[in-house]
Amino acid sequence: MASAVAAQVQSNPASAPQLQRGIVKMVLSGCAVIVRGQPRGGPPPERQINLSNIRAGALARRAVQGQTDTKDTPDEPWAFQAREFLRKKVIGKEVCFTVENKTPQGREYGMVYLGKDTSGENIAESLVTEGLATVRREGIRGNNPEQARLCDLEDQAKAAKKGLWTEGGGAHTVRELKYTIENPRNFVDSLHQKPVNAIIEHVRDGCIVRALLLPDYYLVTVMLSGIKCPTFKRDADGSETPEPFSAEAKFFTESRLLQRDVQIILESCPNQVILGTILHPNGNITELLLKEGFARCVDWSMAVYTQGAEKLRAAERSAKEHKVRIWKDYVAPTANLDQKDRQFVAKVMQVVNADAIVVKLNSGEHKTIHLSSIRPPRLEGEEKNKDKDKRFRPLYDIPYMFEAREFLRKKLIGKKVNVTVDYIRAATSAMETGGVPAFPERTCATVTIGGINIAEALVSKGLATVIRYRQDDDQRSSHYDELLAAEARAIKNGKGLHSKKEVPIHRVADISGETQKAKQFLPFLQRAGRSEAVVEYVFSGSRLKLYMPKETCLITFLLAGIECPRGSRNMPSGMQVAEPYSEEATIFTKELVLQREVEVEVESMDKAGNFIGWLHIEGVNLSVALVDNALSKVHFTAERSSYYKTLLSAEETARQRKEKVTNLKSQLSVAQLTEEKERVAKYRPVYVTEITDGLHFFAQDVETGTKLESLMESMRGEIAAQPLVEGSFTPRRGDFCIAKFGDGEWYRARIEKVESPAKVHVYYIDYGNREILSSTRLAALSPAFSTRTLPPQATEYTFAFIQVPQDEDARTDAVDSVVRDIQNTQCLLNVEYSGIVCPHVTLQFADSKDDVGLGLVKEGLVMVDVRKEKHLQKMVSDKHTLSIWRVL
Ligand SMILES: *[C@@H]1O[C@H](CO)[C@@H](O)[C@H](O)[C@H]1NC(C)=O
Ligand SMILES: *[C@@H]1O[C@H](CO)[C@@H](O)[C@H](O)[C@H]1NC(C)=O
Ligand SMILES: *[C@@H]1O[C@H](CO)[C@@H](O)[C@H](O)[C@H]1NC(C)=O
Ligand SMILES: CC(=O)N[C@H]1CO[C@H](CO)[C@@H](O)[C@@H]1O
Repeated sequence: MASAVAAQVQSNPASAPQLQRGIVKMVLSGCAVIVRGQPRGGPPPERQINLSNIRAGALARRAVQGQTDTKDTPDEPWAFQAREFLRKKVIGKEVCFTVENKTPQGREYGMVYLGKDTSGENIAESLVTEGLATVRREGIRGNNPEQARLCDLEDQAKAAKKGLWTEGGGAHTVRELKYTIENPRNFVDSLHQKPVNAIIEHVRDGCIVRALLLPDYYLVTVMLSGIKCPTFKRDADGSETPEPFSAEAKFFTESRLLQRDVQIILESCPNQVILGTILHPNGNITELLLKEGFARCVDWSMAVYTQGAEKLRAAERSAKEHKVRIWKDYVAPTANLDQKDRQFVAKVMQVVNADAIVVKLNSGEHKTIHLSSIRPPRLEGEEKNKDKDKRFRPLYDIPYMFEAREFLRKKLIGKKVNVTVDYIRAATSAMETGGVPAFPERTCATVTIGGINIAEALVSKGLATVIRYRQDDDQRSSHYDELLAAEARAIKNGKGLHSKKEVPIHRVADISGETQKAKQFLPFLQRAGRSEAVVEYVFSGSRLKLYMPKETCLITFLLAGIECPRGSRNMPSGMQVAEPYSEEATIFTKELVLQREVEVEVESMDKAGNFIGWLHIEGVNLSVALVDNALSKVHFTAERSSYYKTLLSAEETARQRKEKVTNLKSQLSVAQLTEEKERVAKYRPVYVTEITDGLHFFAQDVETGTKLESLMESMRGEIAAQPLVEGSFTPRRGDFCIAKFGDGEWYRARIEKVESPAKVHVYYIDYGNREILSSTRLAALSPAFSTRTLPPQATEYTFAFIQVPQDEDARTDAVDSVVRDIQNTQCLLNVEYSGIVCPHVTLQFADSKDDVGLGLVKEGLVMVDVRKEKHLQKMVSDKHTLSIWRVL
């Protein structure tokens, strides 16, 4: 490094010493500094300069560890004061210096000035003036004016009895340095995390420093809480191997903190190492190191960070996202998911065990989501053998499993939640896990409802524990620290699994299929009238398993009054095929009642011990609802019940609706057919007449353009022949008319709204533009030129495969660009798919055949809209959004 310095800050062998510049990295003593250059893609070169002609006291030095013949040496009097005087003046500042002399050992002597040139403060002179350094008179030559000045200044300091020249020898200026602390843990605890003033004396690596605590002069080694930087690994032979970016990380910390006045919060002291956070007015180094990719978060020490672990995790996340430095090869666990698959809102349909939920996506699809980083209650040690017992039911028999499931069920069932996928755990095969049951692939996510992280809530109630990971494993919750903190609270407060109390026991009687028991129970349920129940399982549209919390029993329950299509069943006679709509009926019932709290009225039971009755959920009678949705028929036995009339009228509405639906379906299937077919590219020429603020546009077919022209011509001819009587026209909403546009010509239009005779809103049917004008500028449309003769020529379209920006400014930019490019221009148009308002199309410039929408995407004005339709999806590769257009 030293040679590199020479290259950067050349010393000149010629007689007049050359002026050189640098930044003071460190003050070694009252008469020596280390100066560095500017970093250029790595830590910069540095060199030590001892001040010529003066001498300041030596600072205390610690005995070499392990060598008995060396002893601690204390400060020389005024040495620390000299160092401090110099430190405060020059640390981190730009200085210039001359090298006047170089000893054979390579030690360089020179003059140092603050600032860019020798007009700045001469540091040696300042020290001598303050009596903090003496002049080496032995080396002084009388003819050198600078040296003579030093001697004068020293004489003045002597006369004024400054510093070294005060009477009494200055023993009070010698620090009582403490290199070791008897009981560091007590010491740290005694500070109660109050910030302590300190000077950073040495930087070992990016996150380990040696600090001088003030005012008591404890020298302590502090490791930054929460993080770890790449370091210098010491090998067996004593040499050091730097990990990648270790030197850069060290320089990052050094250039900001070395010999700076800081405050330190000493946060913890596990096994001799003191963990702390350094506060500097310019920010906190822990966060900065993470953000710059010089450090990674460390779980165990993150736990003691007092300034908000979430900030640190966020800083690390940002570095990972931008692949800075140590993260240059980082690949996020969800890197291959689309944004919409990474974060979405979905409805909770079912709670599975105590760590997973089934949600219904916008597409209607159901998906199982595991809660990231948590472990549901489970059997430990000897208890594990219990599950070999046939009667073992995990939900009730694993301690706290039921509580956990109920907590999730009550909070989530039927509700919309926010899902943020954290990682996908790959499937494990039984072979890899050595016989342990294999898991299929799992989507693990942080699920929030109303801003509450449900996993955190579960853990804080002691109803789940947090999974521990290897340090470098980022297949974990994006809110991992909060989970750990929640667990620590739960342990401290003895909640749930961490409670010392006896575990709650759920003795649940399973009466399903037990005819004898059911018989005994029947009168009891019949008398009870409406009873509370939770639907635990849906076998089919009309067959359910219920948990009765008051009676703590499980029953099988059949819906009364209806005949529900049967699913496929294994009968003695062979497999019985499912009746039509059985699947739909099951899904209907599941979506409505699974895991919901319901009320049941038990009326009777069948031979197999299944109870039969009515089920109500939020004012809905499930039997009626099934009939109403044409998923069940009314059964004759319903005649006796009080719901018979309701059932019959539901059946009648269903029948009427079905007729409509049948008609609609035949139309739909045609529409679907067109949706399903392969993309057809049949571009036809159009003339773009109008562009709306919402990025829709109106175009005329060029093919029929001549017809419009001749129509207009004869229409205007007629008007010219029989001038119109202005004001004779009464505008009515919805009527066609002709309107006199700004160019003084008449055009066909339709009246959209009449605010007043002076304010009539019209839409020009052949051009797509709109205007508000007075009725005096309107007249009747002669039948000869009506839309029967020629249909409205302007058709509204919008761009396929692009998202219209929500932001108004962004949208305006896109619209402006489109107006510039295609308004009043002939283009080529192909309809890609239908839309609610108008067809979605791709548009090409007539000459270059370049795609207009693609141009917008390339210019960054709009984003690509990925389509759900299979044949359109084929055109979209998630790697490269522009590929839609490559296919087109
Ligand atoms: C230069 O300064 C350093 C630090 O104060 C000191 O240890 C060393 O002895 C000085 N060198 C000479 C030759 O004075
Ligand atoms: C840590 O530094 C960041 C800026 O880097 C600042 O926003 C935050 O308040 C600091 N925290 C403390 C405790 O100083
Ligand atoms: C989902 O998150 C968004 C923003 O983070 C919030 O506005 C919305 O209310 C959340 N929805 C639910 C169901 O929690
Ligand atoms: C008594 C009762 O709850 N009746 C309800 C049965 O369900 C239908 C709709 O499915 C409701 O309209 C009734 O009020």
